[in-house]
Amino acid sequence: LQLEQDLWAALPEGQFRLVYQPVVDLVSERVVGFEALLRWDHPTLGVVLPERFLPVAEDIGLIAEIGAWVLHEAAAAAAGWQRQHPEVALSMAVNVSPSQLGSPDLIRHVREALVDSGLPPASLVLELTESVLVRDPVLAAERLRELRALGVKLALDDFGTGYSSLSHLRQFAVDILKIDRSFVSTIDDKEAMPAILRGLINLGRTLDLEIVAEGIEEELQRTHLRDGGAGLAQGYLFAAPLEQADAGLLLLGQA
Ligand code: G
Ligand code: G
Ligand code: MN
Ligand code: NA
Repeated sequence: LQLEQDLWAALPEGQFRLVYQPVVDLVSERVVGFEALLRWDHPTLGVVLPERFLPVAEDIGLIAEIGAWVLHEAAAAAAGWQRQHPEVALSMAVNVSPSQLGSPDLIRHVREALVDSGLPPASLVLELTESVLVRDPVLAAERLRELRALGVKLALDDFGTGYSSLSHLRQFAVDILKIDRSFVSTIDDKEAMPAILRGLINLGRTLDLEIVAEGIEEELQRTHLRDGGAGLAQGYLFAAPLEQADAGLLLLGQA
């Protein structure tokens, strides 16, 4: 209940911030984008993570407003980095929660974030989980069409962990598969790539989707995923989520 009370003050008091986890090209090893992750600097509790407060925000009807702030903040950061580094095509991924996708405000918030920041639509990635899609498949399909019409890219997050993943791929057109880190962590053998992980990567490639392997922590995982054709990756081996200034420095360092 206290968390609920405090959440109402968080936006007006400027207590939210975004951290940015680099997305790395497994072949060139260069940073080609970021995933924005929300943090709440609570005045007495310290840093509160999204898994704790986003469900509360959903309950009290604050999620659309917080989501709009995240979209604007992330798009502005990406547009700034893109202007400083015109030689690379940077992408910015933002997580979208189920009720956000359900709200008609989402389309307007995305459009406004793009216009206000000047970020090219194709540089913005919206990450959806499969649970978003099963809740109301008809509405979800319509929303996805509207979002694609804006020119943004869509990613299926935590891929492989939801149920009936394969029918979702047929039903909902997305551009990117983010393979859940629980599959990446099954890599434990120098010689062989685990069969299901190899299958997920091949599935994505067959469907002509971009693939992001999540949660890479070890060198062996990096080489297997690179050689298996995963394309892109995120994980502590490369970088944890970074403060905005540190993400900017990382880009400067590879210029
Ligand atoms: O770093 P990490 O603890 O941030 O992320 C935990 C979970 O919270 C992830 O599943 C991530 O998708 C989700 N998450 C992080 N930031 C946001 C956000 O801005 N909006 C939504 N809807 N989910 C987020
Ligand atoms: O559900 P989603 O994929 O949006 O969540 C991203 C979450 O994964 C964030 O909490 C982020 O901090 C975490 N994360 C990012 N890289 C790694 C990693 O290499 N290992 C682990 N265990 N978690 C990671
Ligand atoms: Mn995500
Ligand atoms: Na994920």
